Amino acid sequence: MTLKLEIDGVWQEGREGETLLALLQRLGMAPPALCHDPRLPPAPRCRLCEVQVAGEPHPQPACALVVREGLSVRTQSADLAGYRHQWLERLAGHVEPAAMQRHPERSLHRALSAARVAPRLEEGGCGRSLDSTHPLIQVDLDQCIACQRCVRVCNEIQGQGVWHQLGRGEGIQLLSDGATGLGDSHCVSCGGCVDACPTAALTDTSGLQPHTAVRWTRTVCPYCGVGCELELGADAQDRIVGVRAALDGPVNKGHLCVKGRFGQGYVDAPSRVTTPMIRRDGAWVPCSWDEALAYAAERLMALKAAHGPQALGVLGSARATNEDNYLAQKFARLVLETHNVDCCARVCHAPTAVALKNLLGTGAATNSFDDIEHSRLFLIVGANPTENHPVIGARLKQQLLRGQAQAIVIDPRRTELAELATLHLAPWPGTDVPLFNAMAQHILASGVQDSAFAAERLEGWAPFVEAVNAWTPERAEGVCGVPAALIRAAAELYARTRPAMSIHGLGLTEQVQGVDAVMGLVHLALLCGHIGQPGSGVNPLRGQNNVQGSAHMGCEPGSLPGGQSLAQGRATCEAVWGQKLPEARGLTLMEMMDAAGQGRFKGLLVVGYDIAHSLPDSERTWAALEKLELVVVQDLVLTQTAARFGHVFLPACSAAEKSGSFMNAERRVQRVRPAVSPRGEARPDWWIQCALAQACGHPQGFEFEDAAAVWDEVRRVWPAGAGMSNARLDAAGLQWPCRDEQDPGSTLLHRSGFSIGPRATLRALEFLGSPERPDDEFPVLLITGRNLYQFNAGTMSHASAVEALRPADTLDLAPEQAEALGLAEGQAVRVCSRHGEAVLPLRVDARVAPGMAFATFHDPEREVNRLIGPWRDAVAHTPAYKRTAIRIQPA
Ligand SMILES: Nc1nc2c(c(=O)[nH]1)N[C@H]1C(S)=C(S)[C@@H](COP(=O)(O)OP(=O)(O)OC[C@H]3O[C@@H](n4cnc5c(=O)[nH]c(N)nc54)[C@H](O)[C@@H]3O)O[C@H]1N2
Ligand SMILES: Nc1nc2c(c(=O)[nH]1)N[C@H]1C(S)=C(S)[C@@H](COP(=O)(O)OP(=O)(O)OC[C@H]3O[C@@H](n4cnc5c(=O)[nH]c(N)nc54)[C@H](O)[C@@H]3O)O[C@H]1N2
Ligand code: SF4
Ligand code: SF4
Ligand SMILES: [Mo]
Repeated sequence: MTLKLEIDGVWQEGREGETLLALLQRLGMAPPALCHDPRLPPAPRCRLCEVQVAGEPHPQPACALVVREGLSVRTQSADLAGYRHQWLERLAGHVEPAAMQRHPERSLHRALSAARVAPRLEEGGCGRSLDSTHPLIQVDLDQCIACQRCVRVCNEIQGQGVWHQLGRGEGIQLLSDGATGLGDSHCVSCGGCVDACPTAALTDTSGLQPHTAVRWTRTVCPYCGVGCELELGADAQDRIVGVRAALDGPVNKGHLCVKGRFGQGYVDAPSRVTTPMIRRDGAWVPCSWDEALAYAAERLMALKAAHGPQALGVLGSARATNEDNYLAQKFARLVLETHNVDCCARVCHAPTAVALKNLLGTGAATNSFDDIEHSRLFLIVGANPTENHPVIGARLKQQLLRGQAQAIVIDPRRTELAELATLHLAPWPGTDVPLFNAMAQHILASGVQDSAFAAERLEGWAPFVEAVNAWTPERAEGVCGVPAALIRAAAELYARTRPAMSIHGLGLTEQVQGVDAVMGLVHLALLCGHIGQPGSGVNPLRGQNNVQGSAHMGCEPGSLPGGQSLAQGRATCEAVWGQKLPEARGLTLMEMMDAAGQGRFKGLLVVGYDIAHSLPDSERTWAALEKLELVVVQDLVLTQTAARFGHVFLPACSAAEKSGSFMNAERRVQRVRPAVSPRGEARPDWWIQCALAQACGHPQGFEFEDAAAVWDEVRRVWPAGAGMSNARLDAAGLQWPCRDEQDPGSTLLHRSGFSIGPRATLRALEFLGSPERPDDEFPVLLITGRNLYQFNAGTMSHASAVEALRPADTLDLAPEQAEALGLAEGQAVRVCSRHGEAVLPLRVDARVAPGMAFATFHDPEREVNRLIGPWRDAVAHTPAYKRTAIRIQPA
């Protein structure tokens, strides 16, 4: 709805509900506004944006004035100009001339320049409050004008509460909550406060120089599956010099986490390799694209001729675009003629996809991130969102801090959200199946299920009831270590609160019984009717930026693009691709490794995935990779896989250098756009797959002009994605299913009935204990996972400014356990399992329970995966990274 109002004597059109400041900004005639933050409700302090409103005795701040029909305002007058000038003169006392030159883009600095008011703070201020304790953020409180934007952003968006304010009026002072400064405060380095600061009080020392940007490009963060939209600024030399959050990003709404904000330096890091290379006599030799492609193609075709298609395989990249992955699987199926194609979803959320597909019909999140603000209860299981999906973590945290929702956290560790939760259940790792059975048992026994939903939409009762009845909370307590009363309380709270959504992660899936554990969680949602409504559902937090997409584009042996089974999608794919698909069943990544170890598997094309580093049971992985006759690696850097086992290296463009799309955890396809040109000889993965297919003598089906043409073909083979045209995606992301161009997309699945049919069938789940049993020799259970500052194999986060914040993997132990072992913080400890050993610095962490330990796996030098055994989920083949019996001793 639009409405008419008079501004400085001219009629203008405003939008219902917008503030006058927003309208003036749109019209390019806004007065300076220093305290206003578009992400937060107005709280006028600086009053620089005041205007005169007809009929009002005093000037009104435009940031807090909502436009209305017939409003008449003056933004310019002698009085207003004089008032603003005086204010700016006063504020100029807080601005250092050199800082104004270094940060001309800050809103106070722009206002001073526009008003020709000279900055007056003496060089170096009075030296009172310069705080350089944080590696990436400098604090100079002499330049603070007490606008409070940092305080509010940190409290109301991030939820960290780092900034405190002392005094009042002119004497106001800000302090971070650190003992010595921001560096040891509760800051999680999201950069939100720096972004909001209108002066040079908070500045970015990571090397970004946003004012030198000559163009800004909107794209998607290349790290995690949250899918934050951001703008990358590039300077005249084509370097990335600025990062800012997209204010209307559908998930992040103007926010970013530390990796999105400070982690883009990997694009031009020294580790980047941008020339094709062939290994000759043990050494990497740079070569032309033609040579590298011809060599790789000749070797692949020779292996195919000698050993047959089943001896070859392809790994797609959960970091590359949908278009890249679509062509990676097409290369496997049409050129190599095998379904041996997989991706990193295998080691991650494959159990989630299988469980959701089997029970409900669609292997993806049922709801959307915007449901967070509609939900009254979050059941958070085996996920640590404030570190691993931080922008979602912040949204969850805000709801808890505001008392809008409660949480139940099920995690062996006392995570940040567990601290804020109403209930925290800390099971032994790998025991969620009996825990969920016991919760289901209690829900039915106490009659708190949603009987109407159950009667209408569920079947398979008899075997299910029998199986759960075998698990009283008391029996589960014996296995899980969670008190029976707590199990009962959690079951009742989840059943009784609506809407309630579950959010889960790898704590459930990376187990010997990952599929069953996710099914157990889905059962709880079904029993309580928490499916098909806003604010409810089962919502896996997917891992990498495009892991949802790479699997969904068909980088899985058993599925074709669109997550269609081979049976479902075969006819369409064969028609569009003009070629018969192979008949033989494809191998999963883990089966490919087994076959390689046995000498049955000979050649692997690895697109953006560092398996040598990240697969479990490293010694066995390395032995298998060693046996391969050909390893072609397509990546940004010489990964461990390439450096140790590669024969050909094909340099790929990073997300910042190419077009295409990513798919986030809520089924949203979002446009990726190039912010800078390809580095060196690097090429987009889709281009490399086409060139390699041609070099293999198979140009048919690999002749594409650009990524958009690839996407158009994806839509032809994927009926539920057909409505997501390039033009629509360019305007805004869309969530599938989206069947035609009129379809607005789907924020919510299984509203009435399920994609599998009108009724879901409950399953009886038997508990299968892990072979990783603690004993006298290996008494502690190790959980591996990640931390906020580093990302997976570290090729990107270690190669950016984020590295400075937390460099190494650590072994985290409870204080009492460290003390009992006589170990001190920082000390090097030797960790031994039944499979291997690793040396790590000790970190004392009260979040870890005695009897357990936690380690991250980011550092290639630590090789934490040597510790992990060969165990995996029987159906999804996902490795059991989350439970390993270990012994700890001083190194
Ligand atoms: N900063 C950062 N963010 C990331 C990544 C990163 O490397 N760094 N990686 C991305 C990727 S690839 C992924 S897949 C996601 C993973 O994101 P998450 O799923 O959040 O990852 P993890 O830290 O591996 O494990 C989550 C939690 O499971 C708990 N857990 C362990 N065992 C059990 C168990 O038996 N039962 C239960 N209930 N809980 C258990 C652990 O204590 C841990 O807190 O993060 C993504 N985001
Ligand atoms: N012990 C232990 N091990 C684990 C886990 C655990 O919890 N514990 N978690 C597992 C999980 S969930 C995951 S997802 C894996 C992750 O393990 P990896 O997939 O090995 O880790 P990433 O760092 O995501 O690496 C992906 C690669 O993609 C490259 N890359 C980035 N963008 C592009 C691009 O556009 N094109 C190409 N061609 N390459 C690109 C990067 O340089 C990097 O080498 O680790 C698993 N390993
Ligand atoms: S960087 Fe983020 S967490 Fe740190 S003080 Fe600023 S707003 Fe708070
Ligand atoms: S939450 Fe994920 S997508 Fe968003 S900025 Fe952080 S790493 Fe990037
Ligand atoms: Mo992952």
